[in-house]
Amino acid sequence: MTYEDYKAHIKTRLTPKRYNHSLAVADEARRLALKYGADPEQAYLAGLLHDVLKDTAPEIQLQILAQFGIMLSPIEKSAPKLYHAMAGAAYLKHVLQIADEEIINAVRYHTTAKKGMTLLEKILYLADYTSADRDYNGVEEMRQAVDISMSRAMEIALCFSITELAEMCRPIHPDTIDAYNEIMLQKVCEQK
Ligand code: DGI
Ligand code: FE
Ligand code: FE
Repeated sequence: MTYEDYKAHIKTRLTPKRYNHSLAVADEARRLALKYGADPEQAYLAGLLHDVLKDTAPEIQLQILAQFGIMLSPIEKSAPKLYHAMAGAAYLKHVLQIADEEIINAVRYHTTAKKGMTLLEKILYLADYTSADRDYNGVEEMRQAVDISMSRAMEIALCFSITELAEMCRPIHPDTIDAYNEIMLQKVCEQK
């Protein structure tokens, strides 16, 4: 399938707003890949497809997860916003027949992040925060950070995400906590 085929496919599954977000994340992921020495084509495709199931009903996402034998932890079950990353990754692999496991994993972890992320995984995670369509409070700080240092941008994004979830008294996925602790431990080591 070509990019145009993938675009046509996601267009049928997404609201116009989410479709534009996907194009913007794809552009931003390609830009970051060129800047940080990753594969721009791979990053573009990961960005294009990362939210493919975001506008699909949670019950259908759960069906897709069950169909491909993916078990959810209690925290994962409790947070429907986490479904689209896991179900989306399974959908890319089994329905769209994407063979590139690096793309599948980037999509799988684009919402929670995790410890030991690859360059592509970080690029997609950050592109989702800094794409041209984003306009939350603090987006300018994130855009500046991502152009200076990938690890600094990851730090800000994870602090932001964890703080926001805690303020809303939402459960925080252990992968998110692991990603946060990994970065903070590195910082403590650097300070010594
Ligand atoms: O799909 P997008 O809106 O582009 O962005 P995303 O995939 O990063 O999803 C963001 C949403 O996911 C946001 O509402 C917060 C939620 N989220 C992210 N990490 C966690 C989480 N929700 C819970 N409960 N736990 C997490 O660790
Ligand atoms: Fe998402
Ligand atoms: Fe997104």
